[in-house]
Amino acid sequence: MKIDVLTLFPEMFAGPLDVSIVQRARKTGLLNLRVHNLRDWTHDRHKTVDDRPFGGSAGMVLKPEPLFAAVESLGNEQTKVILLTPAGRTFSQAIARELAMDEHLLFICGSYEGVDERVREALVDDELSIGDYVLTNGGLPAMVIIDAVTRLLPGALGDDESAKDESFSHGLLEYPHYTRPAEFRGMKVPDVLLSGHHAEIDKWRAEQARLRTAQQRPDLLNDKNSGSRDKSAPHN
Ligand code: 4GY
Repeated sequence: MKIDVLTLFPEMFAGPLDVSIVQRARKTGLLNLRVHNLRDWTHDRHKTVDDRPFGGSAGMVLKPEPLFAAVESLGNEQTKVILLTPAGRTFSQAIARELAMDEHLLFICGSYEGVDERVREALVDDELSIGDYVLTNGGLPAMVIIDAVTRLLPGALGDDESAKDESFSHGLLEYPHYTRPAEFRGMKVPDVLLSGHHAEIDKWRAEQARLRTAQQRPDLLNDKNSGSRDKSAPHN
């Protein structure tokens, strides 16, 4: 998968995408990630990317010309152009799975008060939000989405990191995990996990996942968007 990012702050992207699973995906060629400074598509001496809003008000708006030039130079018909904004649909594991099937993503990271409306109308295929709060720019949301999508690319996870039976893949929270020691400061690992009875262990884990979800995230039990499990289908 190829991912291009347009931002005014490319320095932000050094760090989070240079470690762990994303770093490995980049090194093995699974992910071709390029972070671009929007100012590279300006032509004036001051590399102007923003201007005052027509109609007045505080703050600045990203000008259309650099964004159109950048998207036209980086993208083609296959490219999915995504604007990061609190006004977008809320990012989820289901959307991560959708994006992981695309060949080419191009993220536009908004800054200041936002982008000229003509960018949205003519360039943007999808608008995504990572949650109902306002950040200073779209860099962190882009990194969050790139991280979540990259680990879903076939081959990105090693055998020990399998993505198939974790939280959200079945629409429930994960069951509790334990490792050695079997007793720590008087706190014991549940006997069933030490029993070696795999059917019993599976049953216990399924029950714990349900209990934990009901207690901590009851909203997920009726959420048809967060998991892959088809909750309208009969369970049998
Ligand atoms: N939340 N999800 C978000 C954000 C910053 C002003 C528009 C978010 O995606 N993006 O808060 N972005 C704002 C800053 C211009 C983008």
